[in-house]
Amino acid sequence: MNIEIIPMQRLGDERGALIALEENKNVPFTVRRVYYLFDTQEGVRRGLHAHKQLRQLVIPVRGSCRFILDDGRERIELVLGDPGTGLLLESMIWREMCDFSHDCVLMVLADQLYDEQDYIRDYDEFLRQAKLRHAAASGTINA
Ligand code: T46
Repeated sequence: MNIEIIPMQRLGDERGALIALEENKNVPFTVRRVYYLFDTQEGVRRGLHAHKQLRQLVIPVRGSCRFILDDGRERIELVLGDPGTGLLLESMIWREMCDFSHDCVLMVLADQLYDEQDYIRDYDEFLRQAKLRHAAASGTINA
C-alpha cells in the first residue's frame, strides 16, 4: 500500500522535546496547506473518503487515533499516537479514523490547497477508480 511511516528526528534538549518539519526533507513534498483535527466527539468516525491527487503527512501531535486504510486491494489498520512519527498518505487511499483519544490533535500537512473536487466520498466509486489506476499502473489497460 502506498503509505509510509516516517520517523521524525527528536531535537530539543534537557528542557523538552522539539521536532522540526521541513518541506522536501522529512516532509516529502512542498507544503501548501496545514490543518489540524481536534475535539473529535466520542465514538465518531472521520475521513470516509479518498483523494484523487492529494498527498498528506499526518502527525498525531497529541493523543492517538486508529486509521483504517484501504487502497482497493488491501485494508490495514494502525494506531497513530507518537508525535515523533508521521503517516504519509499518498493519493487514492481510502481512510477512516476512529477511536480518537479525548485529547487527540492530528496535524496534517498537505501538498495542495483545499479542493472538494479532489475528494471521492463514495466507497464504490473509490473502488472503481482504484481498480482503473491499478490496471493502468500494471500496464493492463491504457488510462
Ligand atoms: C484526512 C483526514 C486526516 C475545509 O474547508 N478545508 C480544509 O482544508 C479541510 C481539510 C476541510 N474543510 C472542510 C470540508 C468539510 O466541510 O471541513 C469539513 C470537514 O472536512 P473533512 O470531511 O475533509 O474532514 P475529515 O476529518 O473527515 O478528514 C480530514 C481530511 O479531509 C482528510 O483528507 O486525511 O482529515
